[in-house]
Amino acid sequence: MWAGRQPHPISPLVGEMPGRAEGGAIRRAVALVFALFTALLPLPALAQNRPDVEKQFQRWIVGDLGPAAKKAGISDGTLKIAFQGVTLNWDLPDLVPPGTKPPKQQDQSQAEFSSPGAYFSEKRLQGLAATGRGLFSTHAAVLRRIEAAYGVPGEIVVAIWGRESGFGRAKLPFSAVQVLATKAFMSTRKDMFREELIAALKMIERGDADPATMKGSWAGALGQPQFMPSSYLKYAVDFDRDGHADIWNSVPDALASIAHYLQKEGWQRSRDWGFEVSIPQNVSCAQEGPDLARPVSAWAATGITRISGKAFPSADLKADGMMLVPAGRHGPEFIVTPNFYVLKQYNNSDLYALFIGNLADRIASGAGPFQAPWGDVGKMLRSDVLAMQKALVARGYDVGNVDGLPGYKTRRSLGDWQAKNGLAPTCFPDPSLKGKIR
Ligand SMILES: [Ca+2]
Repeated sequence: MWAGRQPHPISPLVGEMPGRAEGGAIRRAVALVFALFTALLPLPALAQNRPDVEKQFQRWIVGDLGPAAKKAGISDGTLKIAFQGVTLNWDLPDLVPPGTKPPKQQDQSQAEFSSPGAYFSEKRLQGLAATGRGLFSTHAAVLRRIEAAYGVPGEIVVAIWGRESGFGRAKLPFSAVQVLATKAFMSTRKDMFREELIAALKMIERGDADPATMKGSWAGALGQPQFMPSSYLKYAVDFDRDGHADIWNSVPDALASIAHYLQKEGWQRSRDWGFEVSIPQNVSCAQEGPDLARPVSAWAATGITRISGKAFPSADLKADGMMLVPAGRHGPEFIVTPNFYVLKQYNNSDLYALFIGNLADRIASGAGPFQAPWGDVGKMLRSDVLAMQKALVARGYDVGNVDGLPGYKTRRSLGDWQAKNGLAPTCFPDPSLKGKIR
């Protein structure tokens, strides 16, 4: 059915084998072994020329993606319209064209591992907060209706809107189908992008968007909330009731879709995201993580207080909170609520969730930066952190992913190790510990 499948390079040789003289057969057998050998040998990667790869891409659309899309309920007509004139986008990052190898993981381990403080650009936060406050009052009525419907406060929704797309002002120049198809065909994360491409085709099939106006980022994230297509299918809502969940052009749809996402991921109504706190020196920093949740009142009983001097809200006192010290003892300290982990569902990073929480506080109540400074944690490479993680694992500690990034399990295991070895726990890797944990 599909003419594009590549012939196996040695099949003609095998076909010639029967009925020939012995000498010729031996020569051919040697040639066969040689052919097999060269076929299996990891030859230096030869990038194929672009016109050839483009042809392979077109054959892949028809012969590989097409049947999978059909299975998912996509009609031939939709497939045809979606891929009309679509060619590969060679300018995208993380591409692995046929005949080339993915970039080595090793290079990443040599990357400098920077202080969490670098994430919180005061200039950027002030800019987003100022614009956000203006838009919060412009859209106050719709934000109130959104909070009533989904339980998510307007300032959280506006903060995500600002961070994701500059309140819908960011340019989204890429064709989502082209980006997703290029990455599904040749990138480091083909499988994930293939699923997202099929989800995008479903959106076209349902009439949610048409290929020409379905614009996204270089990573395939769509519209003002920057949803991947699978998130659009799950969470996008038509809040202005014009018949389409239009996250590109309708502010009410974009904002309500963000709130709906958080609600579906478990946002708890009437609870904060978290609080910057001060942890007394005699309370261990090695108590982080969602698996060590305790009522906020229990944390308060240990002497932990809000750094603002205000009391914890009574709704939060009775309910669970978790310690969070993203830079260990070298930076701001927090008691967060389960809503913090809901923010991480939007973008799986502690620092992202803290950024949104802080920006929301600035929009709602004119708050400023976190009060405790982000301290200097020295220069470290990811490979240094990796070595510490391996040493801790060898001693029976759970560090989570052994990836050179100090997540909460690494931080608290480090704090426990420090305490056990007579050191004041800092719960964060620093150069002075490099030689000590082996
Ligand atoms: Ca709409």
